[in-house]
Amino acid sequence: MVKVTVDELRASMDNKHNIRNMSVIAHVDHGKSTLTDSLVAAAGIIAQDVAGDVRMTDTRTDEAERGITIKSTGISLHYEMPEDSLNRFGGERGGSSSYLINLIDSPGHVDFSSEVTAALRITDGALVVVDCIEGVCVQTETVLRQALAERIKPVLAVNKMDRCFLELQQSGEEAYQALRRVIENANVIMAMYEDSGLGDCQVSPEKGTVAFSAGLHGWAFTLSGFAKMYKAKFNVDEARMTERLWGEHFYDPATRAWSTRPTGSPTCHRGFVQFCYQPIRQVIEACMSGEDKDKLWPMLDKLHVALKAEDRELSGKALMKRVMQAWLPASAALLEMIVFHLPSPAKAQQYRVETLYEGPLDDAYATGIRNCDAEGPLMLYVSKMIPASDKGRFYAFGRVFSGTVATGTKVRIMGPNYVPGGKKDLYVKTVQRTVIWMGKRQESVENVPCGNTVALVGLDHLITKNATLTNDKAVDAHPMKAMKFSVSPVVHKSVACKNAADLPKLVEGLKRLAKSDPLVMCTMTETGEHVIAGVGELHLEICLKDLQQDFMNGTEIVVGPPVVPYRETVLARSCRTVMSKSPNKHNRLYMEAWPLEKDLAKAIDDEIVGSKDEAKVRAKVLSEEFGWDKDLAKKIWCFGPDATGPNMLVDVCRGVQYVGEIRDSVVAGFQWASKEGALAEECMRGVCFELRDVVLHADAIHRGGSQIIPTARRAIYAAQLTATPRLMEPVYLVEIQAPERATGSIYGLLSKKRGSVIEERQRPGTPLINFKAYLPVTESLEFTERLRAETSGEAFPQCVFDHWEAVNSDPLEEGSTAAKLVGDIRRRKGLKDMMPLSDFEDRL
Ligand SMILES: Nc1nc2c(ncn2[C@@H]2O[C@H](COP(=O)(O)OP(=O)(O)OP(=O)(O)O)[C@@H](O)[C@H]2O)c(=O)[nH]1
Ligand SMILES: [Mg+2]
Repeated sequence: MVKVTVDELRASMDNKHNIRNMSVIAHVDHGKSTLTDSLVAAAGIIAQDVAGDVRMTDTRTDEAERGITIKSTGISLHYEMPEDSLNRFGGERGGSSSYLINLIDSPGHVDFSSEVTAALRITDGALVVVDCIEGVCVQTETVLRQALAERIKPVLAVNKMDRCFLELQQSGEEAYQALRRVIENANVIMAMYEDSGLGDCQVSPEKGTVAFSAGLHGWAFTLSGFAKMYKAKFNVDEARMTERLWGEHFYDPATRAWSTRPTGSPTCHRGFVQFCYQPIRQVIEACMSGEDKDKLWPMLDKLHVALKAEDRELSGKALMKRVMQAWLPASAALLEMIVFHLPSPAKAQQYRVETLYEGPLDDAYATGIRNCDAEGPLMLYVSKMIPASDKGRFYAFGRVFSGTVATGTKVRIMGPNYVPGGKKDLYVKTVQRTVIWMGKRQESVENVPCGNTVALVGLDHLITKNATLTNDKAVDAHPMKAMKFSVSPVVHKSVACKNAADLPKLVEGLKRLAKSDPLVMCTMTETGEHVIAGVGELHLEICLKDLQQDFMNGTEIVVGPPVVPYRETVLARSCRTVMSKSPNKHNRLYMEAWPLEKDLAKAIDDEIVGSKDEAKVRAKVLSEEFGWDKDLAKKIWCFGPDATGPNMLVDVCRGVQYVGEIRDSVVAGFQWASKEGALAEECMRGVCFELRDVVLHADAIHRGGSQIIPTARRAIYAAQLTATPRLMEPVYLVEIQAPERATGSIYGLLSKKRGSVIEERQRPGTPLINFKAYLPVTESLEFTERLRAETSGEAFPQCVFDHWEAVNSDPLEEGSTAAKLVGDIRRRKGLKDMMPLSDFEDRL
């Protein structure tokens, strides 16, 4: 196949109907990178014979060594649609048969989920890859859910099909049933998260939205591919033939009759088995048998597969790979499916604009996005930063949603903390270079129009993780919506340098690390300790390695033991109204605390209820879904910590003068206290604080911030301590897939670690069992290692943060587990012993 020049690639970026931006997403190890390889091979970038072995998109050395994808990597492919496909294609076409496919290969390990989020944001479609034997797993569900929430259209590749033939030796009917279940399970998830704006997302082989593939061997097919081969034989059109190749259609060659039920005759088989599965099996067996190739050649002639002379000399797997590639090239089936069924940016941006843009949906920017207008105002979202080969520099990688970005464009950069109209997190800078990303290679181009992915040079000092870019004059533009991550950084480790003199290197290294990863959090505690927070142990391990080797040039660091964050909550309403006096004794605040309704904290996390909602809408949701009194709902002063967190402050004072004037100060005290609770200075969660009454000095001078802020904080602490306070710990949902014989070890280890199995399911048609369990994050450290050791590597857990759970003991009771935990946390943070209630509550 022809190699495409950069100029040609750039030219195709102008034809917005002929572009497909898509991510490859799946559970870990289901074969995304390998499958991507076979597509890249077809685009002429790598040689066909190494496809499946190099994993083009795994560009880092540790990715190659570990055989696992860590970062998502983009690659642009050129696809020339063949004549016969064009004839059948009724979809979008911009007057040319050339298509540009901007593909992003994403990691499947849950620890790197934020890379998937960043990839999904800048694509419109997803190729969901599922291992035909392992089926739909936790991470399949997570990535699908995320995709649908971003209004990303999915198509499915049921992958590793070679395993059906080589490993399991399944009969045709068994294989069909297993495949049908895989597709059904995927559809169940899609139905659960479907969104009206996106429309029907159910996939099916008959519709052409499911392909069957073996990425490792470079072959794949869709039913329409086979239908093409058989339509003449049965003298029916392709659509009719496709229908017969799936579902309840049976054929008996003896009678040459189709039926919708098996006739009972031994020669009667399901259409799929008869016409797709068996032929593949025969070819594979003929290749693998090694004896008589004489049987193979006539078969191949019949299928119109021509092999080169040197390929005819191959044998075994190598021969099979070459034959299958020649017969059913993966790229032909998959690229056709992608172009046929995934939307172009022109189409997708029409319905994605609502979920992408924060501003009014009728302004010039929203209109530019909706119309995917290259002449419109610039609207570009940077979803991640990619380290460049020259140390310390980064490319800003993202997508142009409206307008065109060029080398030399002066852009306005709105960071995640920018508020329209404000000045915070807002910069202006000139783009030094615009670059297109091609796996290991990058090519500079003059400009990139909307609907495409792009990498920008020269903005890395001003962008930390993500940003919205517009033209520098576009002062009225709103930013694009922030990405929502499906995982949280719940494992922390402290880092220090071995030689104190290296501290500046550490500080700079941490800054670079924070840039390079969409989710990692690098913070400094009050005691001056540097802390890195990641999603799990693997994520932290990779971050620490990057920090030391790449971002600090090998400077030695010392890493502390893993630390898990806690939350502070309450279980009941304060046993009395507490009161705190201001330092000058002239002001008194009266407070009570009570626990938010079940699931309300989560609803706030998920932005179903939040600070940005209109008060009326919020009151409606609170009253209808959480049983709140509507009047109370209107009295919410704020959420916290950080103005959006899962705690609230409400004002229920009646007829108090000046209360409005101290509002800002009480809110400030609440933000402070909800970030650092009274127990161990951990964030609070699920607590509502009621300001019940205030007594204020008549003179404004005596009720300023310096009087009210610390008093509000003390009153909040007193309210917390009188409301049955509890610590909460993070809990993972663990999914483990393992053979039956590992069951004993799994249960044993889980119970040792305070875990509990919540589901145990045999995977039909396989000897595997799927376990789902809850496991406290604290106990999970080294769980993966232990489990692997105890089951000889047969069980591989995937841990993803699920919820916060109250520690079941009273932290105020001396000697209790919770009290000990509080003591440990305080010591680690360098804090004094916990202060008693009397330090916060005053008497009249
Ligand atoms: N039998 C078989 N094995 C495959 C196939 N595709 C990939 N594999 C193997 O599965 C393993 C994982 O393949 P990858 O392509 O790295 O999987 P991935 O989904 O990219 O993995 P992550 O990016 O780490 O989530 C490798 O050992 C591959 O050789 C296939 O079609 N058939
Ligand atoms: Mg991969």
